[in-house]
Amino acid sequence: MNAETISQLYRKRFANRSLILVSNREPYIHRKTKTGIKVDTPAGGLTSALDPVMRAIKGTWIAWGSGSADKKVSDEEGKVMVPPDDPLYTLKRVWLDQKEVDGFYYGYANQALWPLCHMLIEKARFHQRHWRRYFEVNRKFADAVIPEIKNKKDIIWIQDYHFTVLPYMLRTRARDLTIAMFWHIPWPPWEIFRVIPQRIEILKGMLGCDLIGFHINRYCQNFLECVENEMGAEIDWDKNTVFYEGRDTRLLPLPISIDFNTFEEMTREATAKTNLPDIRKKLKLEGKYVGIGVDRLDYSKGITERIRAIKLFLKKYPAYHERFTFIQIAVPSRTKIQEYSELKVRIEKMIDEINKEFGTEYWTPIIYYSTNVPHKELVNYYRIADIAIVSSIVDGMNLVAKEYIASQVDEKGVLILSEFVGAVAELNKAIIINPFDVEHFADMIRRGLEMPEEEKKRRMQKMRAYVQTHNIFDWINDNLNAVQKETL
Ligand code: GDG
Repeated sequence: MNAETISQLYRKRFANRSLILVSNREPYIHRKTKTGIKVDTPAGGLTSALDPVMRAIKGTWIAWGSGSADKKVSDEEGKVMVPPDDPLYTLKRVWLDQKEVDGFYYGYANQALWPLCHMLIEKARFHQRHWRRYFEVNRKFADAVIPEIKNKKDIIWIQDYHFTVLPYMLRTRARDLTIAMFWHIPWPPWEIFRVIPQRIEILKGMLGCDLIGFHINRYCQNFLECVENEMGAEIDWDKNTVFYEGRDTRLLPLPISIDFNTFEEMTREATAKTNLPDIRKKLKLEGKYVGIGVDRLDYSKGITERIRAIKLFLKKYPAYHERFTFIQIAVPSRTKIQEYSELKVRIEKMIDEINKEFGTEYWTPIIYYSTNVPHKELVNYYRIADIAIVSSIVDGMNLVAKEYIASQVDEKGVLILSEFVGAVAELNKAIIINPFDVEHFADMIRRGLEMPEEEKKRRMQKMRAYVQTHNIFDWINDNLNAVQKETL
């Protein structure tokens, strides 16, 4: 599938039914700067994955208007056409005040649900005031969705853990709406989920959907187990379906992916402009092995575990001194939350220590960037990297792994992948590691660097063929097929 086929298919199958997508993060952020208004694309898997889908299908994307110049460029309804340089679909912004952002986004979504769903109970904070704001903001989004529904068959597609109570709110306003949801992070087992004081409201809210997509079947099963224990609803385990308040909610494993062809093209284009030896030269990487890590700076991504493994690797294998450099791109994220700002300091300290301990006048073992690097540049780093390390301690899917594969146009790179990411089932030709097993992890870095060329190529070709044929357009096609089936 590609953008063109999905666009045609949508028009054919869903004529007159618009797609209304709801997410917290917006795909384009307008920012005031000294030299005028700039547009940023945020670092994050959800927007990276869904922007190509919306470009193909068009429709309306409703999200929090978080940029300092967002209001200036939007009309009185909060609407603006995007992408800014090639307008294809409508972005409708919802305005939140600081109290709402603090309670809804930094509070309940990212200090309660995010850690809990990543099974890190001790990091989760449940404050009633955060929950109240979260609930109110969900209602605000419901108010923003309703006027966009022009046909009762329009498809409302809600994204992620920021909007657990929104589906039920919409359902009570109009019973026949088509409401689908995609859950981008893990769904924990019941023993963990039951810690949430508002668990009944959350499940009830989500059961307002016709369809809920998760990356893998285990998350679907975990959800069903929670519903069974908490709601007393009727469940069909074979069909992954819940029967609640006279309606069905179907769950589906739908592993998300990337726009493979665009990543591949971007890589070829970027390298045509900036030649690779020049990037290597600029970074003092000529003749060196290069490793890459790209993450939103988040404790779930296993960045500290990765740095520990690199340290041990350098200790155990001194032959790699001055011959191996690791580039870590870690874009700051949710920095208003103490846990995140502390993590940033810890990571920087660890990198600094390694660079002091092992570095020389000619060699910096870990090069660290903490700024947003646009995809058009990011692909240069992916391409020159002999190995990429994705070492999350828990991760719904992980798109960086798939992006690295798409950018490996020379089929030379090796992916080192945590066994705790959703993507592991699909990318089984990677070198699989347990980020907590630091010795094995360090040895696998060496194994990646020393893997015979032929084996590297064989593994990379298999993974490239897989991601190419299971790309973001195949994923949206599967979502739409399911929507069509559920809402005939
Ligand atoms: C959630 C789930 C799931 C990174 N640095 C920059 C940048 N990025 C982009 C990457 C990639 C995205 O951010 C990160 O995607 P992930 O999938 O790794 O992670 P989350 O943001 O945690 O996403 C995750 C995903 O949702 C989709 O369902 O896979 O499991 O946690 O696209 O390239 N992008 C830009 N500059 C950077 O510096 N522009």
